[in-house]
Amino acid sequence: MLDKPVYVTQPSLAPLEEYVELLKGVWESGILTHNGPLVQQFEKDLAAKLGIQNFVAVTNGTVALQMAIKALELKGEIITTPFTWIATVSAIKWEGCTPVFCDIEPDTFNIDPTKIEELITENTVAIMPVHVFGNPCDVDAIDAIAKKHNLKVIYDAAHAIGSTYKGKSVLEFGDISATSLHATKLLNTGEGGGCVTTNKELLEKLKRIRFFGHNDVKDIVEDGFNGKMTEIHAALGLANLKYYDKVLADRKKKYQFYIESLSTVSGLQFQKLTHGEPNYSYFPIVFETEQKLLETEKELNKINAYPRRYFYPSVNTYTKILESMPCPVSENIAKRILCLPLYYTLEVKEINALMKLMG
Ligand code: T4K
Repeated sequence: MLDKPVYVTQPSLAPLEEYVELLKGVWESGILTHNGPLVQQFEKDLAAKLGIQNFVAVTNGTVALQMAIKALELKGEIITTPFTWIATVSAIKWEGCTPVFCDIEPDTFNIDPTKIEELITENTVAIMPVHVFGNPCDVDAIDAIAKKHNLKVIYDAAHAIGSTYKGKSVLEFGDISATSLHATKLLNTGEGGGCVTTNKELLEKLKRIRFFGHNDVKDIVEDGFNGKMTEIHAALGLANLKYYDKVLADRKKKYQFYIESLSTVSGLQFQKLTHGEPNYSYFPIVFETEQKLLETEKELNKINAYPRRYFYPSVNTYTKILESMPCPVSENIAKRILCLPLYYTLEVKEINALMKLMG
């Protein structure tokens, strides 16, 4: 029995006193929001850490996706994956577009590029792939299809801060990439997110959209809303960023420890990490049957461990809010996949207890 609950993740948090130190400046200035000095510092420092040109910090990852759709003025069908968190689809629908599901690859769990073109219609305006669990998509294949059919690409990179493709941050691919800084992510600001683009015009447009469509002289020149990040959240991001390299290295070490420990266990499938370097932010395993998954989950709960079924069920099955579009590969994987606990403060003795049970 584990002496404390072991959940699928826990936020990586800097020492409180370091966070409080950053908040002192906020209390002295009284500037809590409106693109304040800490938000600007966080954007600059995070972009430098990831080796990207810019980072537009926003309220959360879902808002980042909505802002990307808005900035590209998309109206029509957006081809996306059914193997994701509901937010990917919520953003598409909230911006008045129609999600069209393209099934996934059974090994990477990412959108299957060989199945995209058959879904393109005269109403298709964009592709929104997800780098599932921080595992980069086949960016070249997706971008080639987009160019051929004159479609925009928005990557849902909610899991992918720290992931690289061809040696550079995966966030700089597509017309815009949107990411999340939620408490459950590798780097967090509690709630938070960001948009990344190498297109200067889009960059300025995203900044205006984030702030009610204001331009620099506070004239309203854009259909905007309130997508701002506060100084309180940016301070947490700055404090946590100091430990980013440690957290990333720790994730990779624990991920590989899981692989070594479970590679002798029959009937388990691991995520195929093909394109680029992932950030090891989640540790998914696929069981031969849903029954086997449920039995294992029950045994793990008995020792106070709480893995999560990401992503179950496959989003295309949410027919209360979506038109039914069968995606057999995604539905099959969704039934048999379980994400084991993986976070900075997870102890080796806790992993060993899980491995002992699963061995
Ligand atoms: N696109 C994709 C592909 C995404 O996965 C997500 C979010 C988004 C877009 C949207 O990004 P945001 O708008 O959320 O920034 C969590 C998160 O709420 C969600 O951000 C995330 N994906 C999704 C995969 O997971 P839940 O319902 O699973 O979270 P919850 O509360 O069950 O937390 C999981 C575990 O984390 C808990 O067992 C304990 C721990 N935890 C959680 C929170 C909130 C903590 O220790 N502290 C905390 O504050 O959704």
